[in-house]
Amino acid sequence: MDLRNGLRPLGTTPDEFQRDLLSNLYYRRGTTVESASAQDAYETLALTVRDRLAERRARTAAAHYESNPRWVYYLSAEYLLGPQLEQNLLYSGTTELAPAALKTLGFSPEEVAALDVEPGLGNGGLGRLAACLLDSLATLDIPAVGYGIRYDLGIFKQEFDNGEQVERPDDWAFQGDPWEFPAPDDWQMVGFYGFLGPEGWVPGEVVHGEPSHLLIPGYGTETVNIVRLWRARAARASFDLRRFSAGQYAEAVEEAVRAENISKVLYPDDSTDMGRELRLKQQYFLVSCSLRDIVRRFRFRNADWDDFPAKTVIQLNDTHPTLAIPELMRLLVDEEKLEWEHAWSLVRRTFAYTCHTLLPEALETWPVDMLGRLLPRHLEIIYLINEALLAEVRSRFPGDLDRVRRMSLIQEEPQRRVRMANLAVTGTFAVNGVAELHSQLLTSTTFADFAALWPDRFTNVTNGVSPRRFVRLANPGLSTLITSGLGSDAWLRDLSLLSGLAPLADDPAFREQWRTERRHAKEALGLGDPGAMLDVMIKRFHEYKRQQLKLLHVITLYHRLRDNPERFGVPRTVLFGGKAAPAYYAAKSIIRLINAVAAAIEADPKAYGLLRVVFPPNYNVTLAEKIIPAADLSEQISMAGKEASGTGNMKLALNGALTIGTLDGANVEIRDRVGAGNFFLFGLDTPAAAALRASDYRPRTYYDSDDELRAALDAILSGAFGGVGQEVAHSLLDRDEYLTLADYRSYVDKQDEVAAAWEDQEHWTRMSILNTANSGFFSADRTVADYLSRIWHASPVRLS
Ligand code: Z15
Repeated sequence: MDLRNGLRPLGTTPDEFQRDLLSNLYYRRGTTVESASAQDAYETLALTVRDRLAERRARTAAAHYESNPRWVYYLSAEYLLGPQLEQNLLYSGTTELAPAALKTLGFSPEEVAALDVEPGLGNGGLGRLAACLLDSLATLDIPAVGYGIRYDLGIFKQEFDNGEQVERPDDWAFQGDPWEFPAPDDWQMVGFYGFLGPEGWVPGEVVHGEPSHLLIPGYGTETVNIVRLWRARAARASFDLRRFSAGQYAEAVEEAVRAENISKVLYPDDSTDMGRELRLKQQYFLVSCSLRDIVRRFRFRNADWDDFPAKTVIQLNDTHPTLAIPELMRLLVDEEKLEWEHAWSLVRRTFAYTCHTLLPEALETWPVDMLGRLLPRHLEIIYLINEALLAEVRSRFPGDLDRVRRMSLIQEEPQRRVRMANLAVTGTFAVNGVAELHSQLLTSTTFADFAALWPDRFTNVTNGVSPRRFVRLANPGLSTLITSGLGSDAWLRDLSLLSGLAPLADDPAFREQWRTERRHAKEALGLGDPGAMLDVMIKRFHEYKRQQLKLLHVITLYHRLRDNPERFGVPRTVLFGGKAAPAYYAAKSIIRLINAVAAAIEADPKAYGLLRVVFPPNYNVTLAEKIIPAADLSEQISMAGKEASGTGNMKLALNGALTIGTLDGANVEIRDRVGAGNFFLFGLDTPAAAALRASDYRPRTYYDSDDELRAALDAILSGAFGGVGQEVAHSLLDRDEYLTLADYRSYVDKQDEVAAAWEDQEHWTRMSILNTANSGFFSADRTVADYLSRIWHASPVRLS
């Protein structure tokens, strides 16, 4: 193995690793063994590990340059990468070397790992999916770059004050980020505002985008890709010395502050549009910097624009980066002087779009006024694209004015707004949903008109998760058992091999080992009685996900243990985890009520040893990796037709939790694979739910006719839980938009079946093993393989 420029590869022996660690401590950290703090030890270890990946990165870049391949570019406003240290130790083969080397500095691995702060640059599923796809792209040796924003403040830290969610800033890089490589030379300039003059757009404000990157190593291969994150800086030395000297300190730095605000904070609002100009500015900032970077990279090895689509596919992760479509048109037409039709044909062959929602309110739109003020040329381009689109619609469907109105990129009423999803569908060659059911619903509802016009554009790519992070790293004990059961660890790169565990479900000795590993994971989580069923609901708080349904079940169990012990069932610990958007008051009320119910149950000696509700604050990737291996029951109970896919459902099933769920999102596919007998199905399906919603739905009829449901709601209304949460009960009784009361009885009865199944631990373990054995499909490696064959058509480039 030889590196360019005569550099020798870094050593792989314990001595070499330790020597490099000391060298980094002295020369890069600038300190000594005697005075090293834990933070010094952490950062030095990070550098030592990073160096080993950087070496592979250099060789990857050289191989990519050599082969001038087709590139996959992933544009996403969010990445939830999770903690980096353990993953990078594993992927660089240094997991065993680190503890001994750290010892010479006088620190334990645990102490040092605790300092590894996860970059929380995302909200939930969409951001974590982006991270899993990058992991799989590198593992499959696909030349790829992820583009995003380097927010100073990531997703807020959640604390509870008297049971209420309070948000604290997540200053994740306060101590610096040892994993990050700044690349200041590759800065880009981004314009905003201004006017359209005779020479074209004259921006009124210009900011710099400064990139840095994190390494994205593949597992079991040499490839190391990158994710490139942009940070906004003032365009030039914008410090006003005259004002400063006059004592106007704030005014002196005003311009710089305004520029840098663009990458200040991740919007913590999952799935609904904040409607804020700064968010639109963020979106354009990401898009503009990234496209110029993509063009710069294209030009290394290519000269002819006609080759651009063959060398480039740009995947839009939801509509947040959709301005990339008019931005590339602007670059090609205004700057590169291509003809409009020529440019449009290149654009249309370059972009693809993933939709992640079914909620109408989550489809982004921007006020025409705001967009036109911030980006006047882009609005003009959007109008031109719209003209051509509507001409095509009129010629295909003559006289169908309503269809024209529906498909227009511009919504007219009640306010003129640009429909970003329509623009994304119009400017791309492929549009995908994220689970079979979701993709079907997209073409039959959300995008039905577009599917009628361009049926071939629509496809499905079911989500997946990284087996490295969510099985191997999260659950080392079970991973070792899986490897011994299968006789090899090849499953980590080919998760379909898990099917080889199926015969072992009938082996009592293996079942015993399986239970032992799962018990260890529960003990490590440390939430009390490891014999109790751990029933988990971990996800963002949203009414459609129905944490309130789970809570009604908890209250019902509590009532039973007081009044009706023979119906209680089995000891359970119910665990909730998740954040609510700070301005989503209904979701925050549910959080507060859960904490109040938890406190009431905790204070009641009758519940001791039978029922416990725990709600650890600040659910994030770090916490997910601890909870998932310990979970027995996975709650996937959204109203059917609302959850696009879900990915927590996959992580839990892969680790041997059984699912109780509706026929929603990827639950459908999980059930198909693990088998109906190993999945607890309940509730209305999508057509039944839609029909009930469309009819004269009256939640009170369920309240009137079901004693246990009435008792649960009455308890809330009567103030039994510290007088908290009445508004939750009122909202359910008066409106119940997500049919919680309609599904309550089916859910509670199914939970009784769950409890009965739990009593037969041999049978439960069998089902658990079969869940893992049959969930190999849900690897993000398979997801990337599907994107490759259906959309991206890119080939691996392996390092020799
Ligand atoms: C988000 O996390 C998801 C959808 C959105 O529209 C936004 Cl803005 C954020 C989630 C879906 O709710 C979830 O069902 C899906 O599994 C995930 O994206 C990844 O596709």
